[in-house]
Amino acid sequence: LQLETDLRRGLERREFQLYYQPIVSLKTSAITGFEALIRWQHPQRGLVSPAEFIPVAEETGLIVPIGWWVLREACRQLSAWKIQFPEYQSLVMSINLSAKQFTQTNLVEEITEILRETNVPAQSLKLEITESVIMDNAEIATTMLFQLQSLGIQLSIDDFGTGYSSLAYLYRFPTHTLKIDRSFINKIDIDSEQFEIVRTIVTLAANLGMDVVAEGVETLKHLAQLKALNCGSGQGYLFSKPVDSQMAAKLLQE
Ligand code: G
Ligand code: G
Ligand code: MN
Ligand code: NA
Repeated sequence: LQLETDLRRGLERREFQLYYQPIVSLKTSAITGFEALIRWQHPQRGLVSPAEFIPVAEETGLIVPIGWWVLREACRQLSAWKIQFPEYQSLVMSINLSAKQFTQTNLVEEITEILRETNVPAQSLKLEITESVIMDNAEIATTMLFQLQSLGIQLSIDDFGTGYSSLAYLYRFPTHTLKIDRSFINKIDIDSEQFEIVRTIVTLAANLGMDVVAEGVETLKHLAQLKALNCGSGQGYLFSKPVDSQMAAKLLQE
């Protein structure tokens, strides 16, 4: 309950901040986008992890206003970077959407308004949702995902491979990118079963014309295996941990 009060106040007092983690092309090593990840600087408790407060925000419904703030702030930042770095016109911003947000009936209108306000083309926005969010809301998901797609917004399946779901949604719903959960990457260089699972996901994505991002790329050995499998993109501590906007701009400059 205290956390709920604090979350509400935190939103008013602008205690939230976005960090950004680069998503890198494994072919060219270039940064092709960022995943926005929320951080909370609590006045007494210091930095509170989203793993701790996102579940509370979900339960209390506060994830809705927090989520709108995340979308607006991430789009505002992307727009600023495109002006600052004209060579990065195709930079894409990925944003996590939780179940509560995904089932907001005004999601499409609100996103349309945010894109207009921040002057971000729909093609530059990617929404990350987990398999379970789609499967638990299959009916809403169908309408919503097709509406988002018709705007030109891209959709990523986050933590792919960890949910209880049917592969049928891959052809029933318009999805552009599979993000392979980091639990499949962490031993890819020493565990042949992990290697085979990742190989299969990369092939599945290619056969369906989808992009693929390996999450949790931490070592050069991980990278070498992923390149051998022709995995398109990667994200992880090897490239950069999530960083604040100033540090992210430095990464773009390099
Ligand atoms: O950044 P970190 O690894 O600490 O994030 C922990 C969890 O919080 C991850 O599962 C991530 O998806 C989630 N998360 C981070 N930022 C956001 C956000 O803006 N919205 C939602 N819904 N989840 C987020
Ligand atoms: O659930 P989601 O994939 O949205 O969450 C991303 C989370 O993964 C963030 O909390 C981020 O800090 C974390 N993360 C990003 N890169 C790595 C990595 O290379 N290794 C590990 N262990 N965690 C990572
Ligand atoms: Mn994510
Ligand atoms: Na993930």
